[in-house]
Amino acid sequence: MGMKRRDFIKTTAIGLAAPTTIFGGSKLKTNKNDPIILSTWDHGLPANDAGLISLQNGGNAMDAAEAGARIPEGDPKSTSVGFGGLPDEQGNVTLDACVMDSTGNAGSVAFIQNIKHPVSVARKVMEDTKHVMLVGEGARQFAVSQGFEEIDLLTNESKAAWEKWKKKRRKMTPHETHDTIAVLAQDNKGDLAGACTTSGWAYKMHGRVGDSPIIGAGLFVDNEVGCAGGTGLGEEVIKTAGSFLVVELMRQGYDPTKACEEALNRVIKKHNGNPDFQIAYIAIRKDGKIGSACIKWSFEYALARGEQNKLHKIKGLL
Ligand code: SD4
Repeated sequence: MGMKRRDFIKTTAIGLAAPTTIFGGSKLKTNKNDPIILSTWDHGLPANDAGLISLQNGGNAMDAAEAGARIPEGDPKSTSVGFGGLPDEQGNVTLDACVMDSTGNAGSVAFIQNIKHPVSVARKVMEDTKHVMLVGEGARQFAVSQGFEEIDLLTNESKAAWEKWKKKRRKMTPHETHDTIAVLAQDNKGDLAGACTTSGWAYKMHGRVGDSPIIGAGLFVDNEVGCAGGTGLGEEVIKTAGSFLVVELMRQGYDPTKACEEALNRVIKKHNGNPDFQIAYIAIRKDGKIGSACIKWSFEYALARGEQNKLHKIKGLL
């Protein structure tokens, strides 16, 4: 039963071998080239544009990531983020978001209602409170105290979709209504930051919180090594500390795509090699190399580097 001590040493040794072979154990070089913005799904394109404008106006990586994440949050057509996001099973739109900056500081809101831009509330939590995470009614009250406007996040379209769903209460999986946005940014100083925001799993249980506001799950930034963000079945991302794992694997010397793949392999293994859900990761390493991987089907990420902002499609590991 369990892992024998010898196997454990073998695994550990492989884990430790990577940094010396790939980076010679030295600190990663900082990207001295164009800034990078990397976002999940196709709404990453307009998000990246907003991030680039923020950088052009003198913003840093955190400003760019936040500016990017605000785009789908404010777009009623984006049905899994912010305003217009699909509600929980009771018809409440409850939002999750977090940010993490180059100093390792982090802020998060979960299960927040009636506020259009949870990512900006998360940033306020990070910058203006002693805390990392505020949830539910407390998060809403904090947002209002900071001047955030209260609005009804349920649009006619999302209400109609929920009412239709309610008739049969079909079991949903997050990949059916995907499009959580994680935005990773590296500014021209080479500093890294990230933001992640979502309305989560459509028609979820009231009170359910996913990976997106959990630091280390939906997002992680370590300015020495790299940053990573995730989308897909949040429960499984949380259980494997997904984004933290991707960054730690990059620290051990894994290439960004290989790090994303290895983090997904942990999930795949736990589901007997054949999970019936999607998870995708994106990552930027400190030297400017980017990576991505997804479990199955396909996944799109938007990459802006210099003047170019393009959508890239990748195939699943399975
Ligand atoms: C969640 N990770 O709440 C989010 C959902 C998602 O693509 O990413 N869907 O579990």
